[in-house]
Amino acid sequence: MAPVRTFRFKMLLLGDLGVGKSTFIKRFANGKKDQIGPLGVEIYPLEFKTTSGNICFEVWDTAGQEQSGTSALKDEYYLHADCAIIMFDHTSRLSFKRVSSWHKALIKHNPDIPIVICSNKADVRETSVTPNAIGHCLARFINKYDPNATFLEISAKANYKVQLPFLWLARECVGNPDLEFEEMHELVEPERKVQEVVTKDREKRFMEQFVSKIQELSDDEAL
Ligand SMILES: Nc1nc2c(ncn2[C@@H]2O[C@H](COP(=O)(O)OP(=O)(O)O)[C@@H](O)[C@H]2O)c(=O)[nH]1
Ligand SMILES: [Mg+2]
Repeated sequence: MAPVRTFRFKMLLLGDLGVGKSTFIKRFANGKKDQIGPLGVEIYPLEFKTTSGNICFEVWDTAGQEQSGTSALKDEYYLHADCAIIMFDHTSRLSFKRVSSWHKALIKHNPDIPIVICSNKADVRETSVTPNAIGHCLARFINKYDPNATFLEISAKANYKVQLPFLWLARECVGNPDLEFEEMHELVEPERKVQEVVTKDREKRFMEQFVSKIQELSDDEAL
C-alpha cells in the first residue's frame, strides 16, 4: 500500500491578549507536551487525518508578547506561515478593531495565505460588537482586501465550532475544497455551553448585514 502523505503547515494564531488564543489551541492539546520555540512561542503540532492524507498544523502561539502590539512579534514569527487565524473577542470592541492591524502585519510577510477571522467567546450572551459592525467591517475586509479570508464565530470554552477553522484552512492549504476530516480531533471537555438560539440569531443578523454590505460595495463599484 502506498504510504499516506503527510502535509505540514505552519499556522499562526494572532489577536490581542486575552481573546482566547491559548485557550482555543489547548482544547486540542491532548496533554501533548508543548514544544517551546526559539522565539518564546509555543508550537503545538496538531494532526488531522483527512481524505487528502494526513495534515500536521504546527500552530504557533505567542507567550504574551502580543500585549505590546503587532510590532512586538519578531519577523521570524510571521515568516513562512502557510495559514493563520486572527482572533478577536466579541465582548471586547477594541480587540475587534485591532483585527485589521493584525491582518496588516500578517500580510506584510505573507501576502497570499488563507486566513480565518474568529470571533471567540460565543458562549457569552452580551456582546460589544454588533452584527452590523462585524458585517460592515468584514464585508469590506474580506471582500475587498483579502479574498483568502473567511469568518467564523466560535467558543473555545464550549468547543463550539473549534474544528471548523482547521477544516477550512486544510481545504485551502491543500487546494481541495472537498477535503473532509476522516475523524474529528479529540478535544478536552467543554467548560461552557453555547445557547444555540442566541448564536444562531447573531449569525443570522451578521449574515444579513454581511450580504447587504457586500451588495453595497459592489453597487459602489458598478457606479
Ligand atoms: N467565556 C469564555 N471565556 C474564554 C473563552 N476562551 C477564552 N476565555 C477566557 O479568556 C481569557 C483569556 O484567554 P487566553 O487563552 O489566555 O487568551 P490569549 O491571551 O489570547 O491567549 C481567559 O480568562 C480564558 O478563560 C471562551 O470561549 N469563552
Ligand atoms: Mg495566550
